[in-house]
Amino acid sequence: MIDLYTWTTPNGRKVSILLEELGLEYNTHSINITEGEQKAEDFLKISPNNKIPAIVDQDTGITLMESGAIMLYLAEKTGKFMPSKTEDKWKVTEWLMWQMGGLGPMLGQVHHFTKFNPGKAPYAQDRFLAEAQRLYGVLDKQLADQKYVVGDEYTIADMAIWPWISRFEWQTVDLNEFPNVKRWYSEIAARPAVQKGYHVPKFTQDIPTA
Ligand SMILES: N[C@@H](CCC(=O)N[C@@H](CS)C(=O)NCC(=O)O)C(=O)O
Repeated sequence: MIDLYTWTTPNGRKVSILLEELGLEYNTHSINITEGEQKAEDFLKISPNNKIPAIVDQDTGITLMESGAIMLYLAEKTGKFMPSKTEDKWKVTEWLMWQMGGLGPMLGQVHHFTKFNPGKAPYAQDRFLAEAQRLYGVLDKQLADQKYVVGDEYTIADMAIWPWISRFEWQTVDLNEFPNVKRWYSEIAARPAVQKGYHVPKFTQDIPTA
């Protein structure tokens, strides 16, 4: 049994979507980051960086923070959503790192400067919007001649990237300008596990349609 500590954000949804795809049993603990619950002493023991998501695997006693590490752990534990072929496995790792080090942090800045504080820091707003456009372009090219981010297999790389793209409206991105991303996004949005995992720990809105 897995204990999942999460909130309704892209990083949280990555893990709940993966748990749903895996069909693993899990208990959800809601950590309301808008109320500062991520700063509680008890949560700090599980997530030393005070951020969601985090898990405790009751089968092994392992606790983990950092969504990318959690996804790698669950993929290894179950032998699913990570290709066995060496090259493909490293390509999935590469795109997972691209999400963790680039797409997520950059789009997170877009949310702050464009969605929540528009007009307050024009330089930052322009910089992160331009970077968002560039990253969408990189993803669009990657998806031009293959079904998923790495070949024709749906993997943890897709599950890591998708929840960030699901905030395309916050990022003022027109998905029609990125037709391969649009096709990939809509296809993944239709998966029953994604539809379930998106609404963990609670319903906020329907999955945006492209
Ligand atoms: N690199 C971390 C980032 C986690 C993260 O930024 N979590 C946000 C929500 S998406 C959070 O907990 N924010 C609360 C805070 O910063 O106080 C991961 O991928 O798990």
